Amino acid sequence: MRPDIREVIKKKRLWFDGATGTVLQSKGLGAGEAPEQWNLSHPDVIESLHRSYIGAGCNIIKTNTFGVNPSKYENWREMIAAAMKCARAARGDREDVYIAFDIGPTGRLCEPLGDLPFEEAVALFSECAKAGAEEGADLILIETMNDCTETKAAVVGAKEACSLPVFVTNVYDESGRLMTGATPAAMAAMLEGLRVDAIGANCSLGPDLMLPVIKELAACSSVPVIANPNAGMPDLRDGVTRYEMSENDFALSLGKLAEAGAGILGGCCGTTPGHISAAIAAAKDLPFVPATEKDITVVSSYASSCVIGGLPVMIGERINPTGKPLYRDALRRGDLSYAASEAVREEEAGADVLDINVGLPGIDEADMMKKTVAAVQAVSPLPLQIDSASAEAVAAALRIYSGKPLVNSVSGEKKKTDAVFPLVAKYGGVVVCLTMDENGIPGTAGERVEIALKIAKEAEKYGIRKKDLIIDTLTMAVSADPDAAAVTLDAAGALAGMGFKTVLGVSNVSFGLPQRDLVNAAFLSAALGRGLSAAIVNPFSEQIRGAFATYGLLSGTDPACSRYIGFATACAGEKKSDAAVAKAEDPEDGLKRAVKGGLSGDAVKFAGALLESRDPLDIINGTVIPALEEVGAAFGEKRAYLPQLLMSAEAAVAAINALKSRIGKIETAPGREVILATVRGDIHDIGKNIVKVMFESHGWRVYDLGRDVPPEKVLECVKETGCRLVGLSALMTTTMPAMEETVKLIHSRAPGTLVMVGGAVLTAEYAEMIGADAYAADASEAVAVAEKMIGK
Ligand code: B1M
Repeated sequence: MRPDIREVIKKKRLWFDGATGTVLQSKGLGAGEAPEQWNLSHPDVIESLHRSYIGAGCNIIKTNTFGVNPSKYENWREMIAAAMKCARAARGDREDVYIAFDIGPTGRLCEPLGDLPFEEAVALFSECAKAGAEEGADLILIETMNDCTETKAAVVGAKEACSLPVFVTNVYDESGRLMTGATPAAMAAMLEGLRVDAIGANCSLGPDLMLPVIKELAACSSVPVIANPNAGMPDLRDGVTRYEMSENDFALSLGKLAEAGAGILGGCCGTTPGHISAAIAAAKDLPFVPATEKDITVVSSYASSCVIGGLPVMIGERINPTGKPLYRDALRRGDLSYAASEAVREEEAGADVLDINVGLPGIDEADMMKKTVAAVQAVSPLPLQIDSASAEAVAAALRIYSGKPLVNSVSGEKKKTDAVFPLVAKYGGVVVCLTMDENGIPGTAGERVEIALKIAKEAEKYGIRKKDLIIDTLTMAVSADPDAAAVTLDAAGALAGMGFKTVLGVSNVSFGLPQRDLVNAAFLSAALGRGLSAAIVNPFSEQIRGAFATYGLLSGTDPACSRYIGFATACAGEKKSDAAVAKAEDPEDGLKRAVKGGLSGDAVKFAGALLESRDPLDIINGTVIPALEEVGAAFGEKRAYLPQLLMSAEAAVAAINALKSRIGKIETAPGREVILATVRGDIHDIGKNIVKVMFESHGWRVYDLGRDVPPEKVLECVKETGCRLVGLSALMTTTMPAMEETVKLIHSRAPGTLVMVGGAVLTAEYAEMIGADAYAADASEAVAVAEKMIGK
């Protein structure tokens, strides 16, 4: 009987095998041929590759199933069976070798960044994992994932399909983040919440550049860490990608990864049995570093993590319909832009986590909670607090949430813990525990502490540890009971002393009193003094932000006083809360903020408001495009990530579409026609679409071929329409060669056709170099140049 790998990895270092694809290329796999096809066509080669890795000393072999899934291959099940057969045959009856059923990404991005619905992704991964388990795999390896949401879909799918151990490795870039922005700490938080058995990194960088990622994972992960790097950085030469790290250098670097805390090691692209056996030999005498339980309370989003227990955490309370008629109306209309916009504003005001509450009589809370969480996480990288009394709503949100959220809440009532704890055990989360039970809210601090302990004991039954609980000792109105604040603070203080994390909703303390912010801020300061870890507050209140800032100053947690000075300077410069509101109402700033924040609803609203005083093209050129460019610059400097870029582009397109209808059109004149296309490989079409609007508004007929258009398709259109002017757009250095190819093809195959080019990366010199007939720097110039070209 093979020992349970979950136990083995706690005690000793294990070795994964190395690359499959690059080794198969050296054995004749053709360019463009999928390695997984060889399970059926060359099973002997696949089996022998597994055997060489086992011979090199590996304990875990990965099946040749990285690219197999039902959306890519009709015979996916047959391929999986064949791959598993090769692995089983190679492994034989070795008790110390495990078969990892390998699952790679789908190649599509999950909604809202791409077109793959989350549940469709879960189903794809689930089918694969089920097949792998049925064919005898010992564990599931989900690898090379570069997006947090798709990683979650894969884990949920695998866990719903079988009970095998699940290991996950992600691809981090040189900035130490996933393509869609997640840090190692954020991934560790989510994956541990999902009860994955080992986590780590693979592919992308060589072992040396992977070192900081492994160090970070080892520092925050309670489960073993995996490192499966490439054999160095990929080097593209003569159209072939090479990995040139020697076996020796690779072995030395893997030793460093083992010392940094990776307990499971192996290789990815470019590695061979030789690399792995050299690494195993080199690490033989290095002490094994076991994973240790980390006592960190942490929540996360698709991009970032937030530790609870260091500096006090500010949970923004604004996305809650209580007392907010505008939000109530928006919820009734199913309008998600209110919540999205409020999320961006709360983030700007300094919130660390955002509370999401949609509780309103008469609405489908589960559906609305799911939609609101999706809308907010599309525009804000902050972790969320899912706040609902309905377990159904909590379940719906937890399933699609990309990260490890706060879950608000359970109480000492058995029916509450029975409903919510199983959800948290499945999806992960830090649970807010209210110190009340079937008998109501106790009047003494001691009784509230008792309830907290009872809840913690119940949580243990579900494997939910103390670090994943945060206790709310319940804020009551001092106007109704003069002892209310003291009882709450005493209970919170006592629990903090016992090592619990604590949270309070602050505003209730001042209910019924004038100048509520004064009372709230004083209460918050007192609670922070008792060790409060987090508070649910209004981040737009200057007094509240002041209480956070001054607490840091007075408690010694803001040693250089920088947090306080930052806050005080901002206050001196402007009355922040009032100014924030005023700013949002200025349509120029509002439109910029909306485009930068990815708020399509607001972008359309403010673009419409600006139309009263400005020309639509001026709004596009003077406000929409500069805002988009700011996000582009932040993306280039790694201050923003793909999700922000995408959402921002969507908001810009929404504004442009709204403005487009107001740009007057005139009748199409004969001879004025142009074919427009963004070149092959390039999906940037915002600029090309503006050029189209400009042409149409000047009486031109436009044949719009869209984006990512192959040269042959442009030629075909020239031939079909007889149109003698082509306009090409390209936005990336990597797609400029496709533009040159298109120009050459048109000139050689449709002589007499003129080609004009444009796009941010182009210059007049480059246009001349690739043989284009004309270049235009912007959309207005494009029309002027075209008119000159046709002699009008
Ligand atoms: Co991407 N992107 N993007 N992107 N994106 C850039 C271009 C980038 C510079 C960002 C950066 O790193 N700072 C960078 C390219 C780096 C480079 O090669 N030098 C980049 C990258 C790397 C990428 C991805 C690879 C990111 C990734 O996935 N890791 C990926 C590429 C996918 C692909 O194409 N295969 C990608 C994806 C995306 C989004 C999908 C998120 C989105 C595009 C959405 C869409 O277009 N539907 C997007 C966006 C929005 C941008 C930025 C922020 C803005 C581009 C834009 O629309 N500008 C951009 C950064 C930037 O430019 N600051 C960036 C506004 C637009 C009006 O300007 O297109 O230049 P532009 O058009 C102007 C003029 O150039 C001219 O008129 C227009 C109006 O005045 N013009 C012509 C344009 N075409 C013309 C044709 C003419 C004449 C004039 O004659 C025919």
